[in-house]
Amino acid sequence: MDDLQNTAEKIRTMEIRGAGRIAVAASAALRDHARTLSSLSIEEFNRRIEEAAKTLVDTRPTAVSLPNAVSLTKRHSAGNVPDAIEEIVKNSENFIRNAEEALDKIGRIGAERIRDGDVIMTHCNSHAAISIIRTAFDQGKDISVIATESRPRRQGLITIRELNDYGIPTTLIVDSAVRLTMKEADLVVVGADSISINGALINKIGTSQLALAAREARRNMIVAAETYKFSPRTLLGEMVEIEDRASEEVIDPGILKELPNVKVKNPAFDVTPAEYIDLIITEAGAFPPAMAYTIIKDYLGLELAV
Ligand code: RUB
Repeated sequence: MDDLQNTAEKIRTMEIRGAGRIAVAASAALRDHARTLSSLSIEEFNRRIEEAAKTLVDTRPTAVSLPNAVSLTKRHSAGNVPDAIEEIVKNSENFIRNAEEALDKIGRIGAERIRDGDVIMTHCNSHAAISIIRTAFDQGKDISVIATESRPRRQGLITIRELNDYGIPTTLIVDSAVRLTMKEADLVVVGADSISINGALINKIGTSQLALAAREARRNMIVAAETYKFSPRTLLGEMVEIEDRASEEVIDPGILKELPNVKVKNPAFDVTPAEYIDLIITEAGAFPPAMAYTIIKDYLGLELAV
């Protein structure tokens, strides 16, 4: 298996996971792949880059960070292969540097919203959300976190380990304890796989129940999202596809075999409507969800939609 196929496989099997990390890994894989194609004609080079881009994008359907990263990396205007490789390498270096800087900026901007003494509920494992929590903690704020387990893949266990290592007091809850526990939280901070043109958030399954419970308890629902998590394609009316994953993640296949009348549904993400979101923290500032169009237009470029 070559390096590109290897990265694609790691994304497909979720060894590399989380919208930000998928995007960075795909951009790096495309950059390295481009370097291996130096002996080709420009036509063949372009064809192989398109093929590689498709291999990466087809690994997981929901996080728009993946096609955005691949599109921003692969575009070049060169008429020969060495120049095309140089452009692609530069694109990738820019993308990866910006992605890293974005996480720091989101941390700083988001931490402004966290007060001393706050209890923050989070879901799944989001580097952008954790950047906010960690920055607030580093500023000396006395905060603690309630982290959901995030069935079925239990990414919450990654979150509690990371928070523990930073020394942040953390309580783990099962997903079904979200509503009961919301009254103990002061606000919710989650990440994003995609944000659509109408400001809806697509994130790990169960995010929308945090949003519902937060609304009911009058707690703020804050989304931490780099601008490359906004979906230009939704501008053309395209819906964000919700990934359906294997039943094995939910129930032992042996048990399922004994239950001929039972099937399993395992959607990996859900949609939280814009009305349930108070603020989206990006590296460019804090925006209400109604500003999604402007973010796509000003920070991503409308040409990514086509
Ligand atoms: C991960 C998930 C995360 C977002 C944001 O889903 O839903 O909340 O991707 O993460 P999965 P980040 O584990 O299925 O990839 O802020 O790290 O990009």
